[in-house]
Amino acid sequence: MCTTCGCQITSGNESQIPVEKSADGGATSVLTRLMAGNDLQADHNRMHFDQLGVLVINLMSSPGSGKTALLEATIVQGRERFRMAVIEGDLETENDALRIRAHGVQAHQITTGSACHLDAHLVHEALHKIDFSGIDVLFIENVGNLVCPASFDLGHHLNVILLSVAEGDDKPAKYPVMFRAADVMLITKTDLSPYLDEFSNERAAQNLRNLANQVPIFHLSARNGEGIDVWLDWMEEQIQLQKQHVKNRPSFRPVRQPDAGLHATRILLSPVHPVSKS
Ligand SMILES: Nc1nc2c(ncn2[C@@H]2O[C@H](COP(=O)(O)OP(=O)(O)OP(=O)(O)O)[C@@H](O)[C@H]2O)c(=O)[nH]1
Ligand SMILES: [Zn+2]
Ligand SMILES: [Zn+2]
Ligand SMILES: [Zn+2]
Repeated sequence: MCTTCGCQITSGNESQIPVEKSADGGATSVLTRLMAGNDLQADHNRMHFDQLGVLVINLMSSPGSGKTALLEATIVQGRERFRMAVIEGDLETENDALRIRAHGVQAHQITTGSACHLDAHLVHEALHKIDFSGIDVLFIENVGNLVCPASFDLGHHLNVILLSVAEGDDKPAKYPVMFRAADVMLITKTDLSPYLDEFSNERAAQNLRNLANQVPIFHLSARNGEGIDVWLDWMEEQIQLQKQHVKNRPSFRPVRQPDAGLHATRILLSPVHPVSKS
């Protein structure tokens, strides 16, 4: 995580930064306090989502790997199966929210200015602007960035990480914090595979497995629709699992890993991770 560049500070949490220096006078303890404040806000967000019975998915990837295109394909092909709303995160522009709204789906755009990730405070402001009646799933499209978004709990339930075939199959090895946090990895833009023969599905999978992450890997193209049905089946299953789960107990905070990445909550819930019974 970029603990020195100050990117943990967003317009959502800057009011928490003390004017006076912290006890040890150092930046580290200020940042530690910011992360603790973020975790508390994330718990509050998750309480809202659990009360609403809404599954919340954090979509993360590098810029341009197809997050918004995936959401558009999900709306077009999945609108009979579940109802969704979207929070979009970008440094600037309302473009992605406009693309989603063009399909008749609620979308709230967060513009972070200079911050290269979303945080729980920004998501809290956004969630109170959304009408959740009848909504099954909220997608949060994080800022395109393979580094620090993985360290911020937003109050979500699952992390979905996209890797487009144009980016190279080595990305899980180069950005382990992000890919270790994945609850599912989507290899996107498969319609381009014939032109990008240096991308190996096997190597991409092995690079993920080398991080001790055994989650499902789906291959899909938002352009020609290939594989979207498998993704929609998985989504529908996760929505049902979450609805059953919150009847019994609230969702858990993601586990913080030694490298400061978060392992998303579903490790406690899904049949693909039989770690503990719910
Ligand atoms: N060929 C092909 N192009 C795609 C596919 N999905 C997205 N694209 C293109 O890739 C570019 C980026 O797609 P976006 O959906 O905007 O990507 P994003 O991850 O939302 O980008 P940021 O929000 O900027 O991080 C656009 O020109 C899309 O048309 C796909 O499945 N196949
Ligand atoms: Zn986008
Ligand atoms: Zn950042
Ligand atoms: Zn609230």
